[in-house]
Amino acid sequence: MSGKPKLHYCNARGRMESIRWLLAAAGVEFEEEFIETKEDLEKLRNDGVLLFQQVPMVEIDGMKMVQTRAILSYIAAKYNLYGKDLKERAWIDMYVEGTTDLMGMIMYLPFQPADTKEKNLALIIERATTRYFPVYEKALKDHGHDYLVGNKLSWADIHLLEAILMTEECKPDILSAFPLLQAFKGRICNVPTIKKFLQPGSQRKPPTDEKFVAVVRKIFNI
Ligand code: IBG
Repeated sequence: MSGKPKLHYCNARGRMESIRWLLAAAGVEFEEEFIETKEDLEKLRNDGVLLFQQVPMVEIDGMKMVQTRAILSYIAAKYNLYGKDLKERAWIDMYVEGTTDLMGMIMYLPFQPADTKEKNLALIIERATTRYFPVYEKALKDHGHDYLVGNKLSWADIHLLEAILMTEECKPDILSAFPLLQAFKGRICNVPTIKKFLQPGSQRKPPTDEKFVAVVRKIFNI
């Protein structure tokens, strides 16, 4: 058995994408086993490897981890991306939960009916620009550092960059009123491991399209 973490999920972003981002940013190579049919998911369930019968599931360090947040926290702590003390960790958690809420809105967008999609897209843009981005812009302004927490790259920065790129897919000029976030984006995109993950051919997944929504609906009955 190789020492690489093995990720079990669909060949899509969904709830696994932030895990891919964090591993890639930490410079950790990983393998992926894609769930392509309902039967693939049933097999994992019948094998008894899904604690709550759900994915994402990540095989790492002899564990079969489930629950996205638990997996992410483990990786962040293991690879020194989770602050130097409890207070830094608390800030990282707050920032990460904020970006998770924003990304959650975007993640469910392709699954919504056409008539509510437009309204929700407008809500995402409003929330990004009036609730979430101002917080990160102010944090960077107030402490004047390159990174959100502790003057050092953390899970909070990696998660925020993922959220920024996702919101830019909704509205390309969404950062126009946020100069420090624009500079932040440029800096974090240039972290060598992240730069590599952003290159074509990496394990980063494309935006969820209609074809994929149909596959996911079938596998997960949603
Ligand atoms: N709290 C869990 C976590 O955070 O990991 C929730 C996991 C979860 O809901 N997993 C879904 C699942 O296994 C797949 S993600 N469902 C089967 C079941 O029986 O609950 C599905 C999803 C995609 C894209 I793909 C967007 C939103 C959801």
